[in-house]
Formats: sequence, structure tokens, C-alpha cells
Amino acid sequence: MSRKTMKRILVTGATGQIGSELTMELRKKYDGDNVVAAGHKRKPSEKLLESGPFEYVDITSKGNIEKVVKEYDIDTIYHLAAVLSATGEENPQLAWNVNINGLYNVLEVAREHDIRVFWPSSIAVFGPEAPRINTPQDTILIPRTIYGVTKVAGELLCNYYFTRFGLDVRSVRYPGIISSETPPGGGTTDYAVEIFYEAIRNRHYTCFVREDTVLPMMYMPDCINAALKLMEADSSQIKHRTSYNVNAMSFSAGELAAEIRKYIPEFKCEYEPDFRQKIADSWPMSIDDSVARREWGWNPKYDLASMTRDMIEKLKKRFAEGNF
Ligand code: AKB
Repeated sequence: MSRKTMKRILVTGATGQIGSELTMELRKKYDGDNVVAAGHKRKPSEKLLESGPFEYVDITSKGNIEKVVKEYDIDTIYHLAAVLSATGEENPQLAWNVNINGLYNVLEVAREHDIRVFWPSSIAVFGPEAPRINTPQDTILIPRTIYGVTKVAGELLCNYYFTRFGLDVRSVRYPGIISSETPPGGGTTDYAVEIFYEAIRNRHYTCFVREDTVLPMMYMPDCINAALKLMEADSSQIKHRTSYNVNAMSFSAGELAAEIRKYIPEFKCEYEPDFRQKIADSWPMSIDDSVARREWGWNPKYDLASMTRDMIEKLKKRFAEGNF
């Protein structure tokens, strides 16, 4: 493939939970040299550094983003750098600055350089006024967290850039993401990942939400597939330029602990809810994603049982190899 037809991709937040795995997947698909990983605070892994270019980018600086875009002749950006819900409540000013000014800078650079953008929104756009079961694609959005506020504002900004400037920006509303490679940081749904690490390491976990807390979740392979599938879809299929609901599974913290106990029978989970309980209680318990299924063929593969089996297998292997 010539350089012109080959994609030249920038991934912001490439050292994060989703970014680290998405970058490796994109490098497999488009060659390492064509996928620039950009991080800021977290140290990049050896794997990330060895498999393609890495750049330090502060997304609150438009100049920083533009420099990398020009240097590598970028035509696609996966903009994942963000402050999540729990950290956002501890520092709302930081959440606004990173999530809103960062997205604005990316959209401006994309507009000026004719770049396709993927940006993740979240189930955090919904607040207590929205139906909590099978939350529809289009419904009332009055989030109670600053993270949710930045996601609603971000969705509107993306839609504006599409209708006003014709910018090809695409988005999904991710639920909690479960993965075995890079731990999440600062989210309300982080317990659904921590519980696996602690179950394998210590046979014990103190969960920061109640046992009966039900939230929508998704396993990393489906999370990556959602981004790739949406970005590969024909423009005419993408009727929603705010963001798409994407669902995979819903379970309570207690149901997750019970599923893990099938593999680690002595595992004990206790529940000590903290400030994150209130955030979880304001979010949907399940999501109606029929619009994404219909318009661009979204179809998740993993449920609670298959995700848990795979997580335990992968983490046990990593721990046995001393690789964590
Ligand atoms: C969080 O918990 O903040 C995120 C999310 C649901 O967007 N994982």
C-alpha cells in the first residue's frame, strides 16, 4: 500500500486502559510505523515503545497535537485521553480542562487537517431522570457528575463539528470496560476490574459499591471492535453524530463475585460503598443499543460467563509469569 492510501493514525491516551490495547490492535492492522501512540502522564510500556512511534502530547495544548499531526501526516485520530468520573469529582476543574479543552483542540486540528476522529463518550451522559433500564439512544441527558457533563457537552460539540464543518467524527457511549492488560484509573466502574486482580492475588476484595449495584459493562475485545467497526463503517451508515449507545452485558457486583467464585471458590468479597456509590446509582443499569446494531452492525461477543473465564485465564497466566 502506498503512503497515501495507508492510514496514518494518532492515538491519544495510548498508555491508558483502552488506548494501550487499541494501539496494539491498530498496529497489527495498519503496521506499527503508521500508528503513533501519544501519552502524557503514565509511563509507556516496553511493548508500546517497541512496536511503533511514541510521543508525549499534552492535549490541552493545541500546538502539541498539531506538531505530531504534521510530523506524521496523520489522517485519523482516536482521541482517548480523558479524566474519568471518580477523579473528575475530586477535581472538576481538571476534568473540564482535559475533557473539554482537549476535545476542542483535537476537533480544531482535525477540522484544519481534514482528519477522521473517534472519541468515546460514556453511559455517564445519563442521569437519574433517564430510564435506568434499557436506557434509549435518545433520551433526557442531565448527568450529575462533571465527567458526565463533559461527555454531554463533548457529544454536542462533535455533532456541531459534523453539521457545521462536515468533520467526520464518530463516537460510542462506552459502559464500564473490563480488561486484563492495563488497569483503568479513576473510574466508578473500576471495581469490576480490581475484583479480578484481588481475587487472584489475595482471595479477598473490598468492593466500593453495594452488592446489588447493577451497571452495564463490556469486555475489551468488544470495546476495541466497537471503535474499529464504527470507524470502518461507510459515512452514510452513521446517522448519529452525537454518540451511539453500545451494550454488552449487565450484572450486579454480587453476581460478578459469584461468577469469579466458580473458578476461585475461596474468594471472599466484602462491600464498603464510598462516594462512588452515588455516581453508580445515577447511571443506567442496562442500555438499549438497537440503533447501533441497526445502523452499523454493532454486535458484542462476550457475556458475563465468557468474559470472566477469559479474564481469569489471562490474569493467572500473567501472574504466573510474574508479568504484572
Ligand atoms: C467511569 O467509570 O468513569 C468510566 C465510564 C463508565 O465512562 N469507566
